[in-house]
Amino acid sequence: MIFASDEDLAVANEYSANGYIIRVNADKEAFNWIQKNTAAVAASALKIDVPSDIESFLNEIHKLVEPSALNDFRLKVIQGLNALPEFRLMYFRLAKPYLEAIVGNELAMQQRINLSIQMPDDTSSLLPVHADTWSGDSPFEVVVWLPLVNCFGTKAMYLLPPVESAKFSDEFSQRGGSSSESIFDSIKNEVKWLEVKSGQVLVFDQSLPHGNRLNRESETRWSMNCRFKGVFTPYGDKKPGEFFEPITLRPASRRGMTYSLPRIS
Ligand SMILES: O=C(O)CCC(=O)C(=O)O
Ligand SMILES: [Fe+2]
Repeated sequence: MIFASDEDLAVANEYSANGYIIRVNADKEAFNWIQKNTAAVAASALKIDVPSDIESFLNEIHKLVEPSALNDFRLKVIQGLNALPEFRLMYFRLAKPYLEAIVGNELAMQQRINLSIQMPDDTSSLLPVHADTWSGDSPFEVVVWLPLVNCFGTKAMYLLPPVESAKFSDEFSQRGGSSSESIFDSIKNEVKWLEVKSGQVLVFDQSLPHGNRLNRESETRWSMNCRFKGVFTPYGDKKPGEFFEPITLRPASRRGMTYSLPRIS
């Protein structure tokens, strides 16, 4: 017997085979809210009115922000967004059915959502090849990655698929080398570049090697990332209460967590 709907099973099988899924946002209203508020916070940081074409504004932000000012600008935008009480709920709604199929329905969510802005030919915000687990994340975590603009070519990120990744781990000491560049060199023909369009969401396995390269497209990349895991699955360095927060605990679990046997005096 299979205890899952056809749709959940399709998502689960695809995730297991490829290490990721790309789907249309599960809640269009939530996506519009995030995209609109990002543009509003960005425009306010630049002290300009919000342009009517939000996606072009974001794609062309390199015309308004110098590379040297990019990190301060990025921090201002993500701090402004994280200060909005609805932000995390909107983010969760985008991916809820996919998270339920891949992770479960009692979830812990990262408290602060991250933002990447990668301007054309900018070397300052690159993420060399890594798996989050290499720096202490739990392998039970998944990343929900949300593009605010179309991400393609070198404007996108790459991921090493599960079979290639297992081989890479086995052969790590022989072929890894000591620099990220030589590690990337050894996998560059096997990685998959993940084209994700505005309006879609990517959920990927952060324990598989991934990263990005110099953005050689003519547009700026805007993407967000946030980790989710089953509340009761093992934690790595990122702990509940500090980094993660339970968001969908069910009453039986709440009961179980506070239950104590009758006292025998
Ligand atoms: O956005 C990227 O290019 C990489 C993101 C990443 O490494 C992550 O979310 O764990
Ligand atoms: Fe990562």
